[in-house]
Amino acid sequence: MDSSAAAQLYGQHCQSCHGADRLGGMGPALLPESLERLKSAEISNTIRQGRSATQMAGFAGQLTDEQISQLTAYVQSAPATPPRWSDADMRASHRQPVALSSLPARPQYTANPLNLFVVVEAGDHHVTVLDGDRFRPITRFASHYAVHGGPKFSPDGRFVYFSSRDGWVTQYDLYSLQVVADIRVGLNTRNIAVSDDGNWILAGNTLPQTLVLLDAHGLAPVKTIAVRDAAGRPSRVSAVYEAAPRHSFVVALKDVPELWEISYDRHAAPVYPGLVHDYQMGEALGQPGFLTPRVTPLSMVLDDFYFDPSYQHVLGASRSGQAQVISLDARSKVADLPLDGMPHLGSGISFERDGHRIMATPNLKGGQLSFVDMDSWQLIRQVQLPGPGFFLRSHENTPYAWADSMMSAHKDTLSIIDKRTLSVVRQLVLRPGKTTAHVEFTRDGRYALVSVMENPGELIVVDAQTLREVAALPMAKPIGKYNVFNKVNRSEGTSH
Ligand code: DHE
Repeated sequence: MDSSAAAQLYGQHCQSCHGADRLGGMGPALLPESLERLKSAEISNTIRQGRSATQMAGFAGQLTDEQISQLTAYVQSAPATPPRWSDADMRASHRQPVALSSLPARPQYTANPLNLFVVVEAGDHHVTVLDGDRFRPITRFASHYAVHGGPKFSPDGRFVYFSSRDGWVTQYDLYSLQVVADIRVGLNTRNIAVSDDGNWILAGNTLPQTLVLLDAHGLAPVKTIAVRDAAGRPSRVSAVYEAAPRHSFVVALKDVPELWEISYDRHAAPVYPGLVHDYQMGEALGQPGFLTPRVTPLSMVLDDFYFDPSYQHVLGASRSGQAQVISLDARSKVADLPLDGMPHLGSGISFERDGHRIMATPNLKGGQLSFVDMDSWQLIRQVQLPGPGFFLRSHENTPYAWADSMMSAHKDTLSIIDKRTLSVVRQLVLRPGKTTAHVEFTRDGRYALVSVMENPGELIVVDAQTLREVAALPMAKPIGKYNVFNKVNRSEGTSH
């Protein structure tokens, strides 16, 4: 069967839900960028069997094995006409079903709104809002397909913002428990950041290669910035971060060796020529630095970052495992970091030890935890875990940090590390054989909430001192959970 026959099959069976141009509709986008995390066999299986608890039906009875593999190859290949997502498309997608002025002044439930957990369930693309005192769900609602990364909160913790891999950004009111605004900022999005004044959302896209600035109060689009280097080469965005003490966003780029900082301080110093690309000049010259990217050239692409508490220094890692410290004020490298393998700085945490601030980061290749002194930028200890993992978590009120080994044969094992001795004091297997990862603490640090990332999976509540299980809630592959208080107060043990 040739590709036009596959296109015909697509038109007949898939287009009504996934869109004529494969950009998505009721179902997710079916573009190579959207599907790159899935193996061909997984895509074929989904076409064959459908996806439970979704509208995606199985086609085993209607399509032959050969037709299913042709369709699989078709959706994994780039469309003949490159997909486009213009500002007009974005504006047309904007929905604001509820007026912000009509929202209630207080939460419509009795739970403490600052000790809520927002749990992203990837198994059936839902979100649960959980009472963090009683460990009971308050509500559960359908999200967009493949919400990824950390939802971000308004500074008062009232609103939570989600981004999906398919480019949707959603504003949800945690008082009245409803979606208040929604917009598709791109076809493939990495993540979002919320400004510390609560006024702006910055979204970083890989398709198209843009940054999109939104008004945080209702998600109206404000500005789209094409991501290109001085020579005009486009770059995908790797991640956007919020540097609260600097009142700026920091942008990591995937394809060009540059680091961008975008100030949302209306009194920001002007961005001088040389720190801004020609194509941004028109907007920048003679203007204050407000909302204009300032460029730091790098010696290599660094696309995974961690910040010191003042946000003056950025620790950056390349995909080949090299790591550096960049000064955001000097706009240059100030140190090399002795971290080999593949440090996953984005999952790092920091804590005080003997009068020094220590940063700890997992390593995706070797499965170690590396501890770096943030005063001297020296590696002070490496601790071997049973295997590589993704996440590392702690809290100010616990002496322990929790690491997983989810990318190894020991995917069920959590390692408990004493932050005072920098050694593993206990290994915890809550559900033998099941992928167990991603920990978030209650606001007081008393309990750790742990994901069993399976479908069906569980959210397990563990006493952070005795390490005993105290509750378990059934969930559909809960990939991440986020405590409102810890997030808005920037707990040193969690992601921001
Ligand atoms: Fe993530 C956060 C990138 C695969 C679960 N992940 C992030 C962030 C980035 C990122 C840049 C930070 C977002 C933020 O805080 O706003 N993730 C990537 C990748 O590049 C990678 C390796 C490949 C990809 O396809 O994008 C990847 N991530 C995964 C997964 O396979 C995970 C385990 C499950 C999934 O997506 O279905 C996964 N990523 C997560 C989670 C967070 C995250 C749970 C939020 C961590 C937090 O606590 O803040």
